[in-house]
Amino acid sequence: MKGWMGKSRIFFLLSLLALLLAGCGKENLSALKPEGYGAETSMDLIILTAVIMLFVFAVVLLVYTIVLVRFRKKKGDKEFVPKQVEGNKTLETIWTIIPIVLLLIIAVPTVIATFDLADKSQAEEHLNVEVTGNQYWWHFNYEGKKIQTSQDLYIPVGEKVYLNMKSSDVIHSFWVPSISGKMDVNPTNVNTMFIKANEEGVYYGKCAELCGPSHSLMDFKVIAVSQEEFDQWVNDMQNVDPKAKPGSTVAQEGKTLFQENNCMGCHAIGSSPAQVAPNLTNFGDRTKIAGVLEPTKENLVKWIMDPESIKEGNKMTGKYPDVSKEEAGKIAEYLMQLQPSDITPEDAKENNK
Ligand code: HEC
Ligand SMILES: [Cu+2]
Repeated sequence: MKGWMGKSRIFFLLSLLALLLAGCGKENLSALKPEGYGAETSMDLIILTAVIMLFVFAVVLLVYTIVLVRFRKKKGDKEFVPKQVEGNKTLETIWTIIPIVLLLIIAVPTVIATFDLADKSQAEEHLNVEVTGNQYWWHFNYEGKKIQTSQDLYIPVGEKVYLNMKSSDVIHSFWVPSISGKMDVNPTNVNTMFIKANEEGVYYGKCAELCGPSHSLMDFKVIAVSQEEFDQWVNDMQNVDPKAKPGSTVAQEGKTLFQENNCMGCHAIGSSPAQVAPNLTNFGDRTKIAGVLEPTKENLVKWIMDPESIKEGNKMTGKYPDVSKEEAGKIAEYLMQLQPSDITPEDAKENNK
């Protein structure tokens, strides 16, 4: 009875775990649902390796079962030690060669894929984006285009985009599971990789290297839009006038408060190359606030008043005077109307399956 209870408890725990893990698979955040070049290449290798491993497993299990059934001591058999054999050259050769062949079948495509994914020879013909990882946000500088932005990386669909990545502080890792593999983002050197999305969509990105208390909140998005939409986005971003007057009076007051409360000391609006804090040029179009919060005014006020309660150890906390809820509301009003382009994540989402 006790044994049965133990088993059912394990079964219960496993089913609970299965349920929990089932919740982990977010839309567009799975390496097992590849939507881009690197992820597809990885998936092919995963399948190849898994098939070979399953084959080995099946063969071993088969031999094991045969031996177990065929050679076990039967009722009435006498106790005896079987004849001891060793040094069968043919057998030894066979079971040395088979694993070598299997490993070669895995190794050759893996090495080819590794070189293919690391190939930078076409970088100059394609869009290059300088990516900077920071505790706990991402900065994107579109090389030669005078566009600086953060958190949301817009790319043209079906095109290779080369990412030249470095870190401003500790080691991070850039990972958009459904599009591409991971790449370390180091403070000491630039690592380059390319990404290519097969279909328009908003893809979730994660920092994949423990980098501090808010590491798990270092989220970003890759937004793949059509080439025409991308061109328009580039054009709109290039024509932003940081001095433009906001439409409403509340937003205008917000702008003044934004300047008076030291926010401008860190945050740039426009193509200024400053990178100490997220560039807010198109903040009103962000998919998330600070990478993690739904983009509502309420959440933004909460962030401005107490970022520490949302992202522990972030580099904004305590670096500006306290603002009242009313002031934060006005600043939020200002920031949320920073929408320089008609091309937004919605354009990509519409095309999501
Ligand atoms: C010391 C520099 C600094 C100052 C001053 C500062 N911030 Fe920040 N801010 C940051 C950093 C760094 C982040 C990124 C935090 C993170 O995600 O870890 C950030 C994030 C944000 C974000 C989210 C951006 C995004 O792309 O999602 C908003 C909005 C914001 N700050 C508004 C403000 C406002 C308003 C003020 C002034 C009241 C201000 N900040 C003052 C450094 C600063
Ligand atoms: Cu990180």
